[in-house]
Amino acid sequence: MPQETPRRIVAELASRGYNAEREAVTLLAGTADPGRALERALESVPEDALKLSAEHVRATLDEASGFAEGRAAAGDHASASASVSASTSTAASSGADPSGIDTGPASTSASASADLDSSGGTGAGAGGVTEDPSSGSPVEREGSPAGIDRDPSPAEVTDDVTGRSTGTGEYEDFVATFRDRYERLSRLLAGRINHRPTTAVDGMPAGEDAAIVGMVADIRSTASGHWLIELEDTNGVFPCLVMKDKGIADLVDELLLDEVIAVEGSLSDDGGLLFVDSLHFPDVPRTHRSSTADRHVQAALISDVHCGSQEFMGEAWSRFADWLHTEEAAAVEYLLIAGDMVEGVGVYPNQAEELEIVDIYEQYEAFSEHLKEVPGDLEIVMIPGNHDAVRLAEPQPGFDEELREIMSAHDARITGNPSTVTIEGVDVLMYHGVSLDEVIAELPEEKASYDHPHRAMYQLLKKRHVAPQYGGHTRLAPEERDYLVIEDVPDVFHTGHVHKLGYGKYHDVLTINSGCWQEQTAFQESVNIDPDCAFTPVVDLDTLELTIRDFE
Ligand code: D5M
Ligand code: FE
Ligand code: ZN
Repeated sequence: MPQETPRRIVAELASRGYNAEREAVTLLAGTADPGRALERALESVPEDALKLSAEHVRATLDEASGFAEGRAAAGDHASASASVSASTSTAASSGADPSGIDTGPASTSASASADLDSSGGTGAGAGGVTEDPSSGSPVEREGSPAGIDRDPSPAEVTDDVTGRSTGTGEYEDFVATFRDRYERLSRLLAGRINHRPTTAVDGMPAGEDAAIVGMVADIRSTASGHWLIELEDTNGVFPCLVMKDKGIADLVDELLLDEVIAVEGSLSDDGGLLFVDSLHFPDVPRTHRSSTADRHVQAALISDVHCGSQEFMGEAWSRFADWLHTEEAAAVEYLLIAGDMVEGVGVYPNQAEELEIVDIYEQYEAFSEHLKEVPGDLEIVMIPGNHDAVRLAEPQPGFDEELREIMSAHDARITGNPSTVTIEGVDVLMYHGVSLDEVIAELPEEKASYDHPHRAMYQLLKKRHVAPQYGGHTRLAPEERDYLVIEDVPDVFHTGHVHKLGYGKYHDVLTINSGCWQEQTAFQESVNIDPDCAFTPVVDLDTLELTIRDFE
């Protein structure tokens, strides 16, 4: 119904607070996929714009048309580059052309990715990763400011809920969140298979080949050891059977409830069941090549500072801050902090017994003092975590005015959890990581574990969602948009939360879980969590190589 389209575009824009020029609507309505075109236009619209202009839409359509063949491959990349501003590097906007990327074996070959896969603070780095244990030694303060002149560009933020939350907590809003999740993830899968809505599959003749894209509504093992997966789309639910002797039965182990997958197979004799032959995740295309900066500049990635806890490692923090003042750290222009700035209050039972500072605002004041130790010309980006004083349900908005005021000395960029932050043309997806506990609990040891937290992150990239399963540990807030969908493939994926260091490359995406600045707590001891403390992964933004520094 083509006449419907412009009206729907106008309604969609209005619901997101935008007016539009008539010609902008006509341009969007004339594309093959108006929904996608609209998303693309909105992703890059200037933050203060109230009206979507035809000129802007034209620019985003032009940008996208260079990658027309196959959304599943280069298309992801194209939309990532659409959000990059003019101030960032040319490597980022080269999209499908990997010219800006290190052509050395470290970041291109598959075997190097495997080498890179590592965790913990020990063992020699390989495949683009170097470790420098010597840097942990205390650094003299005097020699510090020695002519270091940093000039970071401001970090650009996309997909941040801050200031845009629509959630009223109503049930209907959850329906909207899940619909948005389904629509955006099914678009990623649609190009790869020839699927039909579940209602259409229902009416198909027995034995016919069929395919479905759906959200995992239920997973059960049958009496004979096969797997019954209920897949739900916007029309209904359809039962799909994975036989235990199929190679893909292994993939069932990786499934989480509420994630969106595609299956292909053939219908049973009565047409009421799909026998699954193949199963697909939205995934990161293997052809994906990450963007890099066009100058030598580095970012330090940390998380889980836990200021206010008796176990906060103030001395190690000072060694880190002092190091940032040295010539060796001259290229470090960005500091990204992925949540849990403070220990918080009332986060876990009996937590109060281990608090050094019991007032949450005083904890932020202490954190702010520690932040003042790092060089004033660093560009700092912070997202909240589950110990911070913002709503617990994800997506979490960035810190409110009162907390920003307390932490204002550094003029940090404060954004929501999760957010994509573009620095020097490199898209960094920052997410605190509460869902990692869930992925690790649900999946087999070899696919995700506390000792290899980055493997749990690979699963999130594969599912293209930072917190797929609803109703467990991870609390979700109902929003009209599912901010937790990983629509555009990031160049770097940064999480924390599990207090373990782990890193590796997944289809060219540099994946890092930073450790923490809090020594083992009594609770962690009781459940055998052995935290990786006071390490700092430092990323070369021009090559995406990684150096791990130890300040313990
Ligand atoms: O989380 C640090 C890690 O420890 C993370 O993997 C959760 C786990 N943790 C810590 N305390 C608890 C309690 N009380 N219950 C369950 N899991 C816990 P952080 O967010 O820093 O506390
Ligand atoms: Fe933490
Ligand atoms: Zn946490």
